[in-house]
Amino acid sequence: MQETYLCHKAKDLENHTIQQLKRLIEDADSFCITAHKSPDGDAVGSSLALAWYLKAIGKQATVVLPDGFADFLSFLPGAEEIITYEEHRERAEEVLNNSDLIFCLDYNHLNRTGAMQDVLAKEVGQKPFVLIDHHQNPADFPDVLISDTTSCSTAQLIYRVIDRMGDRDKIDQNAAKGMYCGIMTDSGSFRFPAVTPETHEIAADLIRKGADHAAIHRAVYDTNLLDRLRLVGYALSEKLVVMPEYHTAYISLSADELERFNYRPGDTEGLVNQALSIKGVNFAAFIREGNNQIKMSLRSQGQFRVNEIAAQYFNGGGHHNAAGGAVDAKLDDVIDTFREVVQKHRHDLNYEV
Ligand SMILES: [Mn+2]
Repeated sequence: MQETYLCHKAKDLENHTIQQLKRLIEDADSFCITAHKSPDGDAVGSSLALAWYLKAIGKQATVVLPDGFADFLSFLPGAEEIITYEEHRERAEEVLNNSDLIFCLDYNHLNRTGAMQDVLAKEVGQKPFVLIDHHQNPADFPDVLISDTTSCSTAQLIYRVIDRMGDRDKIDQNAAKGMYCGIMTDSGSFRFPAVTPETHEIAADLIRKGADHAAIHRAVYDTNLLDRLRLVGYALSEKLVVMPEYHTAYISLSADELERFNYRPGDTEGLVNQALSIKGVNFAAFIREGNNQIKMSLRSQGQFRVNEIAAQYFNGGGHHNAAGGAVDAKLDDVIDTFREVVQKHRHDLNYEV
């Protein structure tokens, strides 16, 4: 029964998939929209945008996320109504239980929802699941799978899906803000290679629909707290290690160091890109000590595939140039492993972009 759609070009969004999704939406009244843990601008923006669209066509929609999101995303309309599983477990389970259909946005496997995955897994087979995502190798549990690994963001896919359902005029200002935020944050402010002319066309339409691009940029990028700026300054001046012979740079932060700067989720976002921005660096990592795990963010420019590195060594995955992982180990051991991995792959890293 599963409809699989793996497209490589925008125009390939297949009609039968869209028609099936349309029927499923028509047949349901209440929707639960979920996204991955540590939700970023694309996860939160896509989820809220889809919720606003569903409300605009007369449906009920609730966004349930595994855990909290960075404060700079709280400007998004509807953000205050998001239920996090971490804080409101019972309420979250109730919504998942009572909804007619569950959306999975911006993730490819249920295990990307952390502690929420068991509750979600229980609902598989009980009600339809629709997965819309741009990460590689999506799981096969959804009833409708819309996966486009060439899309710069899930938010862009949400726009295209709504457009293909003939409902572009149902995208209101609130939905437009969510989509713009998702596209902007996941595309590095429209600079990553995955950005296409279509991305700009969609962004233009979202601005027309009332997404104030200047205000969204300001809300996301220009609302630093002093602690965060000092943490970034410390990380760059004291903790950035460059391995020039391997075209690699990395930053690591221990729990104590994070504590010193009153770390809050999202504070270290983008740090790995600073390391990658160094001239001659093709591969960058940010290694952070979390509650009981070491979190890895990996980035590359050019041919080096960080998703393979993440999968092979750090219990993770992601995209060609952007991936992540999480390891149960001591910070120093993970750093040692990372340095060994870099040395092992030195030939793969030796190129000019
Ligand atoms: Mn995304």
